[in-house]
Amino acid sequence: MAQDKNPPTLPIPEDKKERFEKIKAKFIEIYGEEPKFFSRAPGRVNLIGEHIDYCGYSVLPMAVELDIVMAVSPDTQGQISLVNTDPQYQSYNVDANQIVITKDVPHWYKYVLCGIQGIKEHFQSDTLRGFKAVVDGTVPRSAGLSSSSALVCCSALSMLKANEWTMSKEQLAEVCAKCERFIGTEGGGMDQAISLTAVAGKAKLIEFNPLRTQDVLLPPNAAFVVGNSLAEMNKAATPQFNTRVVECRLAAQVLATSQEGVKWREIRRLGELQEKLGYTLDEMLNLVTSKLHPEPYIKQEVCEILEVTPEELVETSLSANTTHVDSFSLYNRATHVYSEAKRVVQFKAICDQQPGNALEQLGELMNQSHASCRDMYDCSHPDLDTLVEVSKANGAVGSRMTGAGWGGCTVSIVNAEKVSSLLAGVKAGYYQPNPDKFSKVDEALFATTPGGGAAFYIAQ
Ligand code: ADP
Ligand code: NG1
Ligand code: MG
Repeated sequence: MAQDKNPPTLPIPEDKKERFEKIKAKFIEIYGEEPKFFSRAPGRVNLIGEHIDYCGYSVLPMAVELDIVMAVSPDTQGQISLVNTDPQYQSYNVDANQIVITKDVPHWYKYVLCGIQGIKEHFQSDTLRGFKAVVDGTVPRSAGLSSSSALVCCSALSMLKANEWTMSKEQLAEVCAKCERFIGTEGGGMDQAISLTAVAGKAKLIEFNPLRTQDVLLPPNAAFVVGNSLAEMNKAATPQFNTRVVECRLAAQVLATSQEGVKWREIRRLGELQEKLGYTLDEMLNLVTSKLHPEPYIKQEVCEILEVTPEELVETSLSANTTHVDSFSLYNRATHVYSEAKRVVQFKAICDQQPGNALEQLGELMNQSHASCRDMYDCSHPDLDTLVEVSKANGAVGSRMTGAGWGGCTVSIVNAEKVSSLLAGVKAGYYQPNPDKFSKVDEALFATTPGGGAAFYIAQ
């Protein structure tokens, strides 16, 4: 894996020229000069491996065509000036040396600042350039296609190039995964890794600690359809996401107390516990069944098992926006994580072996993944469940929520020959009955193939 080269600088593709020209025109209108370059980072759809990246387990996403693009010009005075083509996002200016990212309200520009701050901290330079930018995004926000990470990665790319620094895609992905935590989301790095390392035509198996990626060749008859349920959920503004992260940590720590020779304070992820014990995923699932109880644990019980005070628990296991949570569903969350990690391994093996019924086998794993997200991880939404069922009733071989959930998108696997009938069936069955949803169906429902990863484009 090349560790020394920046993401590529590419010519603007024919089908993107009109949009890039518009962004450039806006840049000239605002700043009275031409941009020097464009940065682009795509969103992603996760095919399988939900809510397990932050537990240390591999995931299997692909990039989508939807993206964040920035027209950029370096600023030698160190100023950051941000204008968004969408008028709902207010312009923002700050000195790159004076960035403070608070975790209260996740304003859009804070995601941009996350990317800048991450790069800044990595290079620790005394002479810092800022940049002027016009930001344009097509990834639906808070819909599980990772608009936030596309924005963070695009910003990190802009800061990198504005300062003429060099970093490989993989290094950048590691930095960007950490810097989204400035705004409070404790994700595991899947979104940033796929946005930065994607290769057109291929899904990727992404492994963590250290970050590694492998191309995954999907069966030739497989097509994917994304449907936005149009229920929105911002991960940084609500505690649900971090609560799941904390429940997984507590599950690992409580399980660790049942194992001789394992110090629970040294364990923060379910994956670390497996590694320490040297067990298979099936053995971990048995451990969960034998050592945890299915009913939620109240905080006091957790404190008693770990022999800590509630104040100490905040230090050892909780995060800023989960200190108020007093009930933790450890059995269900750990069961989801270990079973989902197994499904990712199975999905990859099917793609490698390409048996005659690969499509059906992959579809079945996606169905199981959705059921586990819905029933064990409690991160679905009634609209997502309906969309999954409507998709399956209209020819999808498998269908599941994708991304963090609690709203957002589904991804369905379908025989390539049946894409049109699936799209028509879902349009009629899910969107048409609801006039508000139906008015958005053209953006909300689409077939997608694996898109290319982040890149720079020459502005001329
Ligand atoms: P997602 O699943 O899309 O990553 P998040 O809740 O993590 O959802 O992040 C969504 C937030 O990202 C939005 O509320 C907004 O602040 C920011 N965002 C996404 N797209 C854009 C955009 N085009 N311009 C400005 N901010 C954006
Ligand atoms: P989305 O839905 O894109 O915000 C989040 C996390 C991922 C992963 C998924 C669930 C961030 C930036 N992203 O994605 O790391 O945990 O949820 O699989 O926190
Ligand atoms: Mg996000």
